[in-house]
Amino acid sequence: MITVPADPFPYAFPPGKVALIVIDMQRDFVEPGGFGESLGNDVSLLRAIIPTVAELIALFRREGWPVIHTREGHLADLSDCPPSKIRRGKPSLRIGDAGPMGRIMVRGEPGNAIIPELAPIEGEIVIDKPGKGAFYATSLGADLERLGITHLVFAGVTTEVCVQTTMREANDRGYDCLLIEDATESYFPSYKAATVSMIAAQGAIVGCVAPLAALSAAVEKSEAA
Ligand code: C5J
Repeated sequence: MITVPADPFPYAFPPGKVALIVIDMQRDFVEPGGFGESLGNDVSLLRAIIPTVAELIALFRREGWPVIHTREGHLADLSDCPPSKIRRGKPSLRIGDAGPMGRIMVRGEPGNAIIPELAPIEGEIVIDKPGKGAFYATSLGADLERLGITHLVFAGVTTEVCVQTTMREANDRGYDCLLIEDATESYFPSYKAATVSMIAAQGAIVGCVAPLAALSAAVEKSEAA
């Protein structure tokens, strides 16, 4: 086992059974000129975590542990998008409308792609998800089962929406979860802070939380032993 100092207690994981899930590091959420910015959000907050997420991905790739990427998006005919989801948001810019980087939240459009800095490499699983949670209406559960994964490490955006939803789904399915706190971000710093603390609250009710440095040091220590 590798043990990472974490909040609220150390997070121990078996190296052969851990995977990284990078949530929705997509152009429309993270890049200037995308959908997120068009809604008035400050994307520089999200862009600040790119180097940390890249370092985390590099660590998993170096160790040969699976890296799984997710993208929130819908089929071109929006048949997988509930009307209630379309109705929400800014009335002038809805899911499926033409946005600054193609149709908003539609698979295959430029804005739906993962940012080039964190692009998946050959062999890595990419989950296209119609919901906030990555388990809902996707192959993620079956993929993790096939890979024999029991422990999940999380990064990505936004902390309080898709990251938290997916962590809760994973927690309910019996996965032991760790959130890398400096590899996740929100457009709203107070929402991130609240989410990070509620995840670890009540004895890790959703999972443990640690910075990337703690995970990296624990992995290095296990290699030196
Ligand atoms: C949102 C996400 N916020 N990836 N998506 O709609 O958190």
